[in-house]
Amino acid sequence: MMLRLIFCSFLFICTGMFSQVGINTTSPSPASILEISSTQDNIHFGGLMPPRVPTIANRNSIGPSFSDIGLLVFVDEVQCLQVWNGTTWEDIHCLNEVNLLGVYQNFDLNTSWGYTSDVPFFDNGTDGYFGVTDNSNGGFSNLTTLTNQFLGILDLDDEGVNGTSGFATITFNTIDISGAPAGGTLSFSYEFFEFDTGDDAFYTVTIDGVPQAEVQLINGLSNLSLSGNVTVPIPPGTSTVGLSIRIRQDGASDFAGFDNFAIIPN
Ligand SMILES: [Ca+2]
Ligand SMILES: [Ca+2]
Ligand SMILES: [Ca+2]
Ligand SMILES: [Ca+2]
Repeated sequence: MMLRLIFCSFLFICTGMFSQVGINTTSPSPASILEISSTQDNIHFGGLMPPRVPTIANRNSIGPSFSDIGLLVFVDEVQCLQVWNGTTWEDIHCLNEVNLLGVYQNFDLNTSWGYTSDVPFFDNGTDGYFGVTDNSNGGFSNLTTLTNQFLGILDLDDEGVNGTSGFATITFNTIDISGAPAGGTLSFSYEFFEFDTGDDAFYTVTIDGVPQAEVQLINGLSNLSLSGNVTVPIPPGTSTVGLSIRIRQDGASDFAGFDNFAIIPN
């Protein structure tokens, strides 16, 4: 009883002993034992964080018994929310796992395919830009084939203020496609405006951990402009698919954009 009172006064607003408990609410649903409200003041909001364990080994050290059916954890190593089914841990959902609808990164509403860049994004206005933008942003209006927001590049070296004079590599998260045994298609679109000597872009698809031959999208030469779509078949039986793009570019009058990245199962 004392413990319960201390517990309640520390964090909780309790309503009645032996009935419902509310966190951030004085009127938990009568149908619940515990209701957690996302807000108390309609200004500050929060979510429910499940217990996170760093690795599979850490998860295994929990050692649940048959009677612990329903125990939940999020495992950082595999990015999966998992439930103990009495015998083994079962995925409820894994991030970076393809489903029948595919994974997408179009920098608009469909952003389930995550990515990172080894060069931090920057915004130096018309003097240099690397990041998500659209063609209302100055000279990016020269890019006409991409849709709404895209990944844009302008003067990637930015005279040393930002960016790099070498290559920036954008790496898309490796996707578990084992749930799509018939394989699928990886695709994306690109557009380059007035690329000169020294402005280049390549991509590499990685199948089951093995990088495939790198493909050059553009070898810049005297204001060369190009746009198009890349479509790469993913063989049946593939377990994982990855994609990286590397690009270098100098000059505030030439532009690059990438958009509509997708892995769609067959
Ligand atoms: Ca887009
Ligand atoms: Ca610049
Ligand atoms: Ca420059
Ligand atoms: Ca250039």
